[in-house]
Amino acid sequence: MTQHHTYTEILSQPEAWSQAIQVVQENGSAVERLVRPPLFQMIFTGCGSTYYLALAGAALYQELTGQPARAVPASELLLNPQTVLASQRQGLIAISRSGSTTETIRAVERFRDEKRGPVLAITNYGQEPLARLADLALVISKGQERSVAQTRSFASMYLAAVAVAGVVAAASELLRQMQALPKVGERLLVRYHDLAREYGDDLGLERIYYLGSGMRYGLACEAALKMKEMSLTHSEAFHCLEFRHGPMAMVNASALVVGLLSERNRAHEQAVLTEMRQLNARTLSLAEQAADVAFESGVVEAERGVLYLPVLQLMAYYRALAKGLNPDLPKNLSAVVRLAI
Ligand code: F1P
Repeated sequence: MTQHHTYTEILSQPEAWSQAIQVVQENGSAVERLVRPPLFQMIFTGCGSTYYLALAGAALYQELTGQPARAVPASELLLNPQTVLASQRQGLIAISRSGSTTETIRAVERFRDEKRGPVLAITNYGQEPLARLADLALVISKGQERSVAQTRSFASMYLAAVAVAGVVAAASELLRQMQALPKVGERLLVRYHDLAREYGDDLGLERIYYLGSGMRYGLACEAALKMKEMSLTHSEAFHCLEFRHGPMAMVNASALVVGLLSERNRAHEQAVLTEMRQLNARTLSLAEQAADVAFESGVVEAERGVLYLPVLQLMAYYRALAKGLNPDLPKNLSAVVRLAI
């Protein structure tokens, strides 16, 4: 039963993580050169999963470098550029597993034609248009996938974005620490495999909410998208404390609330989960320590975000199986959206 590409890709991802860190290290000076002339802002862009990666990446970039960064879907950069672009020089980090999603390609072409600033690509396929269009392409080939929903690809490109932020912040100690992540990832995939299956198998749960703040919000969005794509389950992401401002009206015994908890704001975030349990929700917490899924990585908070992903990806995979669905081929979806625009 475990022959699906999705399953193999989730379990083999630590190898792609290692390659991502290595690729950024090898291109460290080129990355530095690219962003050295002052930039008003760094824009992160992508579509679907890679837009969520952009959200997480931009938040972390600003946190680590102190330079302004924002994320926009590539379609917005293309169709509503006046809401994104400034008269000053901006940088663009364009992220795409396939390297050929139409909106991302068109947005990058336009950014380049208008000479807005440097373009850095993060992708898994170096032969596709995105890598050719960029001033510098970071290609993580081991993140390539056969399934539609991104798992290993997302995690590998996310780690590359984290490492890029580390390079720009000149934080060599952070980059050194990241080397520990693949081993921790392997351990989590073993230690929490049964837990992921147990939650995935629970079809008494009808709705799933993913809470994450700061750089974790984009990761919460991605975890929710995995659940939607693979298992056709209603799932949504919120900033942790936002959940009290309306969405919690939906909470009852058939809701699962997943907390991607931080260290800095743990008490505030944990309180939301505790309250949701009092409203009969089931909860699942992920954090460095003392959580249902405890990373125990020893890696600093800013660098270890990738550790939230594997168990949540597995949970979506097992829920797809429990519902009799093929996780490799989500309904209505294809791996790449190509448009005639
Ligand atoms: C982006 C993407 C995927 C999504 C879907 C369509 O692709 O939105 O995240 O799962 O299958 O494409 P890419 O630009 O990262 O290749």
